[in-house]
Amino acid sequence: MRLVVATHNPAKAREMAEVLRGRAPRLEVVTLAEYPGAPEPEEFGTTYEENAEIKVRSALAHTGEVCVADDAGLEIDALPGELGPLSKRFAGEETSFTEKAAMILDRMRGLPPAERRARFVCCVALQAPGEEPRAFRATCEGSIAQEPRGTGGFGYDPIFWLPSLGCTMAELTPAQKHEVSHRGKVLRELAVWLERARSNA
Ligand code: ITT
Repeated sequence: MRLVVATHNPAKAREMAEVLRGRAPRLEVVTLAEYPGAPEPEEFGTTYEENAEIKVRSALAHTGEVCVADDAGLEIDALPGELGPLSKRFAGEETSFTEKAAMILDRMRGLPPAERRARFVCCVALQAPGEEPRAFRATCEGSIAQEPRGTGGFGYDPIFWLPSLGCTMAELTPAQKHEVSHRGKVLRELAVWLERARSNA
């Protein structure tokens, strides 16, 4: 079966394709790069699920193939409602992630560890032609680091501290990130579901 990873973020596309190829080797995993002109839909939903569904419907309409789209965000307990599904728009889409991270760290300066709790949330929507989308969700708990560290991953990874590992998400190798991340977890769940659906077909 061919599965199109439907994201316009190349770092996210790499992560999604790596996890899916690792877990479901019989799947032919391709990205939107193979479908020139794929539109980038406006993410007007208010939840991760709604946005993932908007993205997967748009990709299926363009490709005609089974597609999977991902909507993710960072939730910070000390900044309620400011990021979450709006994480990309925090401080404006034109603002770099280095600047967004600096603004978050400034706002949280002096807060003790118990008040720095945060989590990444990832929702993926899977849709086959003629079917309705199906959503999966996973989270990765952590906290906001004191300073940015590491160069791996993307987005908010340099300020996302993993207490059990004693490092930020950006200090992990890609394989280590997949092991613990919101995206790794949810895509492994999706791969299991796909395998079951195939064997029941
Ligand atoms: P697509 O919508 O095309 O998939 P995007 O980058 O716009 O790409 P999202 O809307 O899901 O993806 O992104 C929400 C924000 O959360 C965005 O600013 C990301 O950089 C950030 N983000 C998502 N996953 C992340 C991760 O694993 N690590 C760090 N930041 C992440």
